[in-house]
Amino acid sequence: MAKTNPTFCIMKHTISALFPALLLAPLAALHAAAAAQHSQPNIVVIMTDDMGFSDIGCYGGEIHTPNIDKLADGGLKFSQFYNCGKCEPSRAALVTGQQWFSHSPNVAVRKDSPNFGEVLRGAGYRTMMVGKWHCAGVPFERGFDRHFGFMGGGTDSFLGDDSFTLDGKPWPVPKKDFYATTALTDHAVRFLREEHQAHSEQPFFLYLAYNAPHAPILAPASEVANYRGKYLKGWDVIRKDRFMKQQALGLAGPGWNFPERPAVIPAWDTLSDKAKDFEDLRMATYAAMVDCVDQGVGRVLKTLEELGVRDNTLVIFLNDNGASPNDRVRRGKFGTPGTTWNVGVAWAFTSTTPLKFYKRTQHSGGVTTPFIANWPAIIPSRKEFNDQPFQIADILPTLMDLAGTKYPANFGGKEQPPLPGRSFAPVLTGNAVLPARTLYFQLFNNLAVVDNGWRMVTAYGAPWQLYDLTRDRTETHDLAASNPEKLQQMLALQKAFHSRPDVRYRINSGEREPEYAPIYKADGNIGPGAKETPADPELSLLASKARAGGRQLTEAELAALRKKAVKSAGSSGDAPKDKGKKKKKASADGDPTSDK
Ligand SMILES: [Ca+2]
Repeated sequence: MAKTNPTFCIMKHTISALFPALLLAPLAALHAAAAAQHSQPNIVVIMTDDMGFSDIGCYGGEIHTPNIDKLADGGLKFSQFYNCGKCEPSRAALVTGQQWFSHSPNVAVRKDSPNFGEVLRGAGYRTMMVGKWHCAGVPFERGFDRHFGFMGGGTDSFLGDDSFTLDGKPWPVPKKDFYATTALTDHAVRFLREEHQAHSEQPFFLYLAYNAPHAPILAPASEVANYRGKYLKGWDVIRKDRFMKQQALGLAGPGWNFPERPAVIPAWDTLSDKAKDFEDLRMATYAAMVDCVDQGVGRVLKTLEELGVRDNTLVIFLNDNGASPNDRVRRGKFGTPGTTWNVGVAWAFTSTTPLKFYKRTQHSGGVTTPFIANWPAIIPSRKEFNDQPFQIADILPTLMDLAGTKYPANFGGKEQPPLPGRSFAPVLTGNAVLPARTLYFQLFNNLAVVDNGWRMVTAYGAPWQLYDLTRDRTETHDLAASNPEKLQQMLALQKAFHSRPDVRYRINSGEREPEYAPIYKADGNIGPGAKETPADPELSLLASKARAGGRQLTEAELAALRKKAVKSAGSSGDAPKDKGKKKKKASADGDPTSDK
């Protein structure tokens, strides 16, 4: 098995020369020499869509993910790696290295800066993209030598859509025997083999963005059968099982508190047998979707081994945003092609274990992703989780470091601002501890600041919450009222951030706010008449606050909203009418207010 790409003509950088931070880190220096022995690594970035923090086995889940777990066991895994809480800002940060709040809300529509395919191709890489793009432009026309996938924010796993293309040409989705996860894996494997045969002298970069487990929740019956019945123990037990496993794995250490189930997600034991059976089916189907991704990861890894390139290939695995609690649109019979079912807020809460809230929020459950980096030639197997905070925008600077290239100062005739992220390559190559920094998060009026072990966060622009991450990593005890001094320090950081010229999006600036009030529907009824209750009083009142005009509410108003939310918990109401009768054409409109 070859340990390096033996020759490459374009770049001659050695890795150690690129890491001045290594000089600061004795441990890192030990590995610098090893890194210097290797030329540019091959790079594979695998991303899932809407998967919760605790679903995969190595982060606490009971879902069978041996291949992803093997990546984690053989490499480095992070406990505080942040995405951006939603598809488009996360993908924009990954693909372009830019944060959306420094540009336009439609940051995914970026035509004026290079994507990571263009950057790495410029460094001598053969580049491949497979899966969900959801950004501006067409990958095959910009940055990627090979491309297979769809362009919009999601696709039906059984039916696909009319945006699928293969190397720039329309790819009609087969009428039979199509499953999106399998098709994406098939093409990733095919590209790896073809590119290795034709261009073995060049390093390669593969970006594999799975659609799963994004809604609609769909999986082959044979895969669902492996999980059917396993979730009858219910979300209360599954959550506790996951948390205990996280403790055993060393992921949930001191300071990781176990939040109680929101009162309006019913205790599992109170469900009817019919409801339990339905909820078992939907979580079994979701689990099967994740399982199929893992099987795909296994096939990609096996291919790398068969091609003799595994040792010098960096494989990164992550997810784009927290579990999705959306459950408003239900159409058709669950599990069949053309339907629109979600996994539901109760299972989303379980997927998020033990973090707070879900997709779209900037609370920990919305923005924390499993993050695994495996590079056999360089990264030794590390049992412990790395707890340093990083963001998706740090990935492109890291890949550029490893590829021995720099961000172009000009692109398309336009001067480019420096990337906001920071390379964590020294962490990968030498387990370095990088200097502390402040991290900022924003998706409209959902914001957070992380600084020196503290986390200040708001949803919908409601009063800030303050958490001491060293004692309360899971955001269970709000200290905003009891520690006003620290709150003021954090507010000063946030205000300075929002006055920076490169931060274009202001708080409450009138941009559309995604209203977001997760609900739990008590049974499998479809459409008008189905029962629903607010799933989470805290989020529900924050959503009510958003409807009130986006201003900061007074404590009295908040108390009234809280009272109203608790009172309405358990009451029933009409489900939203099905507005999705026409199949929405997939598009790359980059609208962060959509549910993709
Ligand atoms: Ca997503």
